[in-house]
Amino acid sequence: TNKVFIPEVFFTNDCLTGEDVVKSTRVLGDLDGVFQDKEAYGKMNKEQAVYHVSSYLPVLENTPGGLFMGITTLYPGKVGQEYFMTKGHFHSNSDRAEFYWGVEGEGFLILMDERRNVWAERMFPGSLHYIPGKVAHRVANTGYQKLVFSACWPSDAGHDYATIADAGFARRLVDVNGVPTLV
Ligand code: S6P
Ligand code: ZN
Repeated sequence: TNKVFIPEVFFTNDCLTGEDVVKSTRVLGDLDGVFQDKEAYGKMNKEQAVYHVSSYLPVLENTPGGLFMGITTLYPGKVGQEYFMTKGHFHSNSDRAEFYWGVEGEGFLILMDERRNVWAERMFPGSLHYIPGKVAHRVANTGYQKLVFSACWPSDAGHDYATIADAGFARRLVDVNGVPTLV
């Protein structure tokens, strides 16, 4: 049996050979415009890794009825007072839902509906988060160690990054006297 190791998961089924695992890294330079404090961002090393994603894509993108799985490792850090976070996105097929679950470390899942209402759920090892359709999602690492979480989403969900790139989230998770606070 093939055993393929991607960060914290062993695939032991013969169907899951790992050949369909796509790995990507986001460095600070890929996150231009994401953080509020431009001055702090400007002084930081743009080669610094913020997160890695290993995605397991057993069917072609856009296939109806399939599922994708991914593991994200988000490093600890801040840009000014704002925690390192993922870009965040809506799904292109906007009603597609997703599960996230915490594997290692601490942070928050930040959610925003189409009316721009924002709320957050604490992530920790074993936490489970259902992200309904039409809800944008991003994750912030509020701890001092890496935050690892997994995701499972429909293979025809797609990613709409443009809406967030244009308008952002209506609230940001920042360190206010050591307390993660949505502002
Ligand atoms: C995919 C899923 C995750 C994210 C990953 C990075 O639908 O939500 O695998 O892709 O956490 O976040 P982002 O917002 O940069 O894609
Ligand atoms: Zn998603």
